[in-house]
Amino acid sequence: MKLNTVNVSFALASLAGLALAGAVYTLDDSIVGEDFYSSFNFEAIPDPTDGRVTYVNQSTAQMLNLTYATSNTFIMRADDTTVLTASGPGRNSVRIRSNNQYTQHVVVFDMLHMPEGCGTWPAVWETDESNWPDGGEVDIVEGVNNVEPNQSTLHTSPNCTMPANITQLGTAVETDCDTAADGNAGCGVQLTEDYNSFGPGFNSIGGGWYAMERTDSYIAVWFWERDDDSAPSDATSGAGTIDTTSWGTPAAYFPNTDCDLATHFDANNIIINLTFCESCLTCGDWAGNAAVYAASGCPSDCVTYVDSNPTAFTNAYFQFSSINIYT
Ligand SMILES: *[C@@H]1O[C@H](CO)[C@@H](O)[C@H](O)[C@H]1NC(C)=O
Ligand SMILES: *[C@@H]1O[C@H](CO)[C@@H](O)[C@H](O)[C@H]1NC(C)=O
Ligand SMILES: *[C@@H]1O[C@H](CO)[C@@H](O)[C@H](O)[C@H]1NC(C)=O
Ligand SMILES: *[C@@H]1O[C@H](CO)[C@@H](O)[C@H](O)[C@H]1NC(C)=O
Ligand SMILES: CC(=O)N[C@H]1CO[C@H](CO)[C@@H](O)[C@@H]1O
Ligand SMILES: CC(=O)N[C@H]1CO[C@H](CO)[C@@H](O)[C@@H]1O
Repeated sequence: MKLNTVNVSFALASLAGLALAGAVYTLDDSIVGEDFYSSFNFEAIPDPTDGRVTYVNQSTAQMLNLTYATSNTFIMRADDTTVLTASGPGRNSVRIRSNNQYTQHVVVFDMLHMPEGCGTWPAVWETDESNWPDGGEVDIVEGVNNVEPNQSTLHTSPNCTMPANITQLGTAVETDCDTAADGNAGCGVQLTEDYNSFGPGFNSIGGGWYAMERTDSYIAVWFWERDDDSAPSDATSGAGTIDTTSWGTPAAYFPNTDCDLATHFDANNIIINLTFCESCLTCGDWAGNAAVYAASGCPSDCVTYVDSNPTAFTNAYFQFSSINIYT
């Protein structure tokens, strides 16, 4: 659903890195239930990260009930019935990309459930696939093998780093956002303040809200649990107007002090994907990394497990109430 866009005024970020400025925004797109089919394109593409996955198109997804929509909910999942052969294609799953692109904006994801299970790698993120990495990448929710909490990360072209000293709830794990540095680890912040921000913990509380604000001065990510009384009501109610000034300290904060965000990020699409067992060990891939997989307490090896245990993926689904985008 496309709503009217009204002018917004951006407050200036004072002393980026030390203080979050915030601004008032107006609802632009509100995506609910069946709107997901008109607002997103199904990308039936080979997995760019070599996962044990087959991304299907929209008609196949609907035929197999891998996506399911009502007037107020959207479910997106992986196949949980088929035993795979080692030489055949990977597990059927879905990857969707928003038709609209966004520059300075706020996006609020009201999520009831996220995929969980050994070998799963769910991601909610933004990028410009036609201009990567020069157009930037913001990973809002990402993690593997149920390891929680996990992290929010920027991936960029060179000359973009994060200062050591940032006011945020999470814990910085890398500071160089350049995809060419540290095996494309990106500059990540683990959401260590809340072990219910990911995987089974998230699902056990009925999920919650992830929000991301992107300006030229900073990129910020917040997470609020479903029953968090301190969650800002404008974000959680899908209000027509929101004011990020009152949203409190973000879980992850990426200031422009040592990164010109205006030139490292262009218009990005929202992408939601669920893959399995990344096999590329030099490009920041996680779920299939043998050491990471084993350390998660998951059985067997990732590909064998994903191939032979379809019922392990019964809970490998996203469920969204809404995605609201404000500009
Ligand atoms: C969707 O994928 C199926 C299976 O690969 C294919 O037969 C069908 O033609 C595709 N539909 C469209 C609209 O591309
Ligand atoms: C499709 O999935 C939805 C949500 O899980 C479920 O309620 C519905 O019964 C499924 N439909 C079929 C035909 O299996
Ligand atoms: C952060 O950096 C500022 C200035 O560089 C300094 O004054 C302040 O003490 C630092 N804070 C922490 C918590 O390290
Ligand atoms: C790196 O970015 C800074 C701004 O953050 C800019 O002043 C500088 O010119 C850039 N250096 C290069 C080599 O592009
Ligand atoms: C297979 C696939 O598209 N994987 C992507 C899922 O999302 C992450 C972002 O967190 C990308 O890095 C992967 O390439
Ligand atoms: C806090 C936490 O458990 N973080 C994990 C996030 O995922 C990476 C990669 O799998 C792990 O190394 C971290 O331990």
